[in-house]
Amino acid sequence: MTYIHGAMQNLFDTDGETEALAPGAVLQRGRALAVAAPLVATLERIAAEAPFRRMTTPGGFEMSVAMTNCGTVGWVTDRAGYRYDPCDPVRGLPWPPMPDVFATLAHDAAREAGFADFEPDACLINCYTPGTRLSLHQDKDERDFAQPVVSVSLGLPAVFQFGGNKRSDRPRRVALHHGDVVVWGGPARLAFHGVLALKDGEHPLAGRRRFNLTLRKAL
Ligand code: MD3
Ligand code: FE
Repeated sequence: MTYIHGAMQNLFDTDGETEALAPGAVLQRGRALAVAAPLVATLERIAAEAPFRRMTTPGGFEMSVAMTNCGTVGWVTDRAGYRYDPCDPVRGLPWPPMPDVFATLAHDAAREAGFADFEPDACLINCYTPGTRLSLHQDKDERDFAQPVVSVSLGLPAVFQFGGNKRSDRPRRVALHHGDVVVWGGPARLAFHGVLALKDGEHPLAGRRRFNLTLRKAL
């Protein structure tokens, strides 16, 4: 452990369930398992209202991952650029509200990783089907990089890759499984990261899909 956010870090480092992936990146294996069924049911309800859609990058490419959002603002991309928008452009309506089960999990996981008082106002929900991938990128559309991002993996497993703060830093690979939570803060907050093409499989709660929640404080 080379980067210490607070007293909790040391405590959770020794419990065998928490692993420092990199300075500032804390993997909490199985942290969301106790609420996985309500998380999946809730995200399905959100997607029934604000459907998953494949967005277009500013360069004109259709993303492989299908996305939707909940919260005060949602992350969107189109020919005009990347941004957080209070309005779902597909429906011309606000995004569904942030459910308590999302906000509470993110708040508690962030606290355990050393980030007090994390109150997410945006949750990007990614849906992967077999073959779906997410190329290396940074998350930098949020206002305050002192705020962490909390990611929650649900459904089929994926190989996640993350590097340093430069695209040229060679990425490391780590498998993320159903129920895993990662808190990305401090020096890891602007790390390049992505997801390799999803392998086919069947998951009891998610079928042939992987979901990823990323909870953010965008504003
Ligand atoms: C590192 N999602 O939505 S989660 C994304 O599995 C995104 O769907 C991936 O990258 C997914 O932007 C990866 C892990 C993750 C999420 C956010 C990060 C890693 C991060 C923000 C900063 C640094
Ligand atoms: Fe990302």
